[in-house]
Amino acid sequence: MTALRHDWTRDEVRALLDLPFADLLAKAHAVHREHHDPNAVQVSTLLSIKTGGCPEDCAYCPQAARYATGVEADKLMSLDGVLAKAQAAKAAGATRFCMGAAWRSPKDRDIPKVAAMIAEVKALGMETCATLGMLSDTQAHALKDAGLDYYNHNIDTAPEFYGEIIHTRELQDRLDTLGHVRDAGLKTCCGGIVGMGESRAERAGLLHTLATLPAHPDSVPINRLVQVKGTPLAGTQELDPFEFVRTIAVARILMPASMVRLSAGRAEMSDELQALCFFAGANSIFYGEKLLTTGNPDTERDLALFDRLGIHALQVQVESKTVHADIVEPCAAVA
Ligand code: SAM
Ligand code: DTB
Ligand code: SF4
Repeated sequence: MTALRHDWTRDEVRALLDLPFADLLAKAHAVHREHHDPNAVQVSTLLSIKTGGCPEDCAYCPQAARYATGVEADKLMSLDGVLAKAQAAKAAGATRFCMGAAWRSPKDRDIPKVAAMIAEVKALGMETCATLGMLSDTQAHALKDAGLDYYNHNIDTAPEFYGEIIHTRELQDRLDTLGHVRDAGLKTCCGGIVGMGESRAERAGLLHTLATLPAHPDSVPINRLVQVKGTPLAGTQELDPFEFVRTIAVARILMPASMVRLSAGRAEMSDELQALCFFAGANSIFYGEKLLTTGNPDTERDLALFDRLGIHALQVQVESKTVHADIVEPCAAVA
């Protein structure tokens, strides 16, 4: 079993990204097989529990109040509304439910409301995940006590490119929150976005930062920028799809035991590109017609793709209950 390393150098990461494509994929797939079932993919469904009106200026984000993207600012959803969405996600085969809020950080008065959502979703027998912005140590503990399993907080891009993308908070703020999340005993979900106009060297910087955190994130979402009209990044030159696959492959090699999530951007990807990403080591996806505010492949398309590739959805144990997520069997999409 390849040992986990936390001492990767930036040059080593760059050398992996520079490998001939076939060599890189062979290496990544070998690591993947050593640590994971290559035919199992974990499926999570996202819900935006508080949409739009965010004070931050992340240049990619349709929910930043300062950009005219057509996303209306909404209040925090009701507990019943969230539960209905979680039940539907479970019925469709998702095993984890991830609740996202367009906050810089939650107010202390928001925490009991989100904690109630977490507790009720957990009681359905689903894993829970939240992404609410920066957290204090106390807030992280309160969410853990409510039954939260994962907290998503992305570093988004390389340290040297960060200032091109976000001006309203520092990378160190993100790292501090990740520390609070780890200290509270939550599992970490931390990754980034590619296709924002960064160079290969800067993609190496993103991957190097992730792989040298005090602990590898349990889950590493690799997002391909979803270009939204009205955001500063709309109109950015599209990333070569093979560069995207390279990013997934290197994430797999650097963080062998982590789940690597093929995240935003799938709606614009061909089935063939997604299959390459799974081969390169991606083993989780967001499942359901919507990400937070933008589109995702519909469930029929994903079920058909899983069926064609012989992939099955990963099952999870939630407090001694097995959640059956075998969403491949009922698929009649392929005769
Ligand atoms: N406001 C919280 C935060 O920023 O941590 C939580 C929600 S935020 C929308 C979660 C993540 O979604 C961001 O860190 C970013 O990586 C990703 N994201 C947002 N807009 C995106 C886009 N247009 N394309 C790809 N990923 C995006
Ligand atoms: C992550 O890394 N990607 C997801 C999830 N974590 C929260 C969000 C993607 C958002 C894409 C743009 C939108 O739908 O608003
Ligand atoms: Fe706000 Fe998060 Fe969007 Fe940044 S990514 S503008 S913090 S919702």
